[in-house]
Amino acid sequence: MELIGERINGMFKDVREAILNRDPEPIKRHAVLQSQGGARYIDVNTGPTVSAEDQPGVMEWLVKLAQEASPLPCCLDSTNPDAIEAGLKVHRGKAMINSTTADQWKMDVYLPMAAKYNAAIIGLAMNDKGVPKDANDRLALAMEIVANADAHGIPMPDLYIDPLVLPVNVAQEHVPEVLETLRQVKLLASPAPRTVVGLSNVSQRCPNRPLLNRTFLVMAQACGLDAAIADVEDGDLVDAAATAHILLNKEIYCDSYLKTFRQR
Ligand code: THG
Repeated sequence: MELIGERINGMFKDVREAILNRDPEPIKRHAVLQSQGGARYIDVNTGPTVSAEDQPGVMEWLVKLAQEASPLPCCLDSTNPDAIEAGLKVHRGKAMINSTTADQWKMDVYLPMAAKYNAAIIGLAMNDKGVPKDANDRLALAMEIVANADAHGIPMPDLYIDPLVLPVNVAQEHVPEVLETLRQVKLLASPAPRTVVGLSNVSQRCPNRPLLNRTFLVMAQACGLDAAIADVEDGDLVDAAATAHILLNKEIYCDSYLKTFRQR
């Protein structure tokens, strides 16, 4: 189970203010906390308030800060290809691109970028028509991404299919469809692509957010989930992820498995 720390995102007020004031300290603090908390990647997103022309510069600044403060690679999260490439140019180690959709023009931009920089890439099971209702339609879009990634020479373990999690309070019927998609994505290719979700989406604008997040996480792990963009600063969430990882026999048991999970 690979956790991707969600916290360096301009969606959060403290990070938004740090970006506006070019204050490095909150960014570095979240990189350190997430690294110590058990993250394998640091998700980096400029957020909705940065103008399109400023996004590449802000992305570059965030990636440099995150990598000064922690040894982890980044998951470059933006809908702006120039911002993604600006981040890739200054990134050290193997980055992850977040993300392409199944739209042909986006795959034609992002898949060659992943190949050029030897980056992993997330493929969202959606297109310009939106997020499909059921698992079969999500899988059809995932298959488009698998075929295009393969044509660009991207190894399947570098492709992370994201079935797209929606908030349970407005899209409850999607939750089992996401779980079914996770199970069946593994049948699309051999070796199989990996899977990822944006975990906190499931609980947006709901009470009991941490409980919803960690319950859904272990359910998704049981369906074969490989990675999650999540609140790695929530120790109970990371404990649940580590425990499910052990119960699914993904790693050999030891009494100190909670500590071991964070130190991998
Ligand atoms: N898939 C992929 N990438 C993603 C997502 C996804 N990136 C962004 C997002 N979804 C995952 N990251 C977050 C980060 C924050 C929140 C949810 C998902 C969140 N934020 C608070 C809110 O909206 O209530 C922000 C407010 C605050 O607390 O300050 O919930 O699905 N590939």
